Amino acid sequence: MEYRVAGYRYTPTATVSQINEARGWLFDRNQPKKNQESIGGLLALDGRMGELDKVTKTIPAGEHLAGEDLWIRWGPSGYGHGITCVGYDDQVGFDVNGDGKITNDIDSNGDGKVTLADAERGAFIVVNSWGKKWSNDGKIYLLYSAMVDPTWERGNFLGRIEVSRHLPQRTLKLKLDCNKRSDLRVSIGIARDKNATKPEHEFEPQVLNGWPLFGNRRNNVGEVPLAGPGDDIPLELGIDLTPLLSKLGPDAVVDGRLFLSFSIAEKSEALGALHSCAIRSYDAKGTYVSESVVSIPDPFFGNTPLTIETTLH
Ligand SMILES: [Ca+2]
Ligand SMILES: [Ca+2]
Repeated sequence: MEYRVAGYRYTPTATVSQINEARGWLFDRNQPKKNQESIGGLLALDGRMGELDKVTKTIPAGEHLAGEDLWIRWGPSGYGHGITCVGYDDQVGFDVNGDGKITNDIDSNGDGKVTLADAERGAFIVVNSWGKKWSNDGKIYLLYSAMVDPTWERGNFLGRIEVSRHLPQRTLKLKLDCNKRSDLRVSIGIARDKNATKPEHEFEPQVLNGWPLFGNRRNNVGEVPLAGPGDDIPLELGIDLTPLLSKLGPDAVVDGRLFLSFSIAEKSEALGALHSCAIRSYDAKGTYVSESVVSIPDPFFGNTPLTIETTLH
């Protein structure tokens, strides 16, 4: 739990300088570090994958990476599909306009101006999730100029997440199942006083509450078991309690009362069970120190919720 998503953004890649920014992100996330190995980032692409045979070219003999496949633009039909940009190669090229040369500095598409759309050399390295047999070892090259393909504007943006380091102090370890994860409802509450009868602050982890962020809860996570379609094994998962505890003030982390509630949505007939529950503690450097097992009176929940109260110590 030391690393978490701090933000997500889409950026257009319509100009040479925007391509350069994306190259820098892939290389070292535009954060060069002297005398240290650079750690590059990844970029997400929304590609159109229909009739790809019309836009997939094989790099000819005599050229850099001859025999590899590359896309010169997006597929002319089909729907969006998530693929990942893992790197780039500025030497990869293809004579898109068939004038016998591979160029970046002339008006190769004949629209009267020289822009990124004219670039015949320089490509992103893209990987797909369709297995190693797809293309060459699951990867393909995508000309930078495809990023301005006007026939598939969703493919003109690159998405990225930014990750920040975070040191948890307390976490909750759960082993949980539910036969309809869209209807699962879990809330976690805390109070400063270890004899409190109700929480002062509560938190409903989105992933255990139908993931309401993007609208209809059922559509977001599916009416399937917690572990996925046809998979009724319990999931072991961790929830960072540190942000919730910090609401009680800086000194409150050592004491207090924890309230857990496992239930289902109204009118649902879903069933679930909590197989194990523990509170884990970490020191100021984020190193694991100890685990305190929380006893579960009756593991099952459904129309009758399962509630647990315990002291934090
Ligand atoms: Ca050419
Ligand atoms: Ca042009």
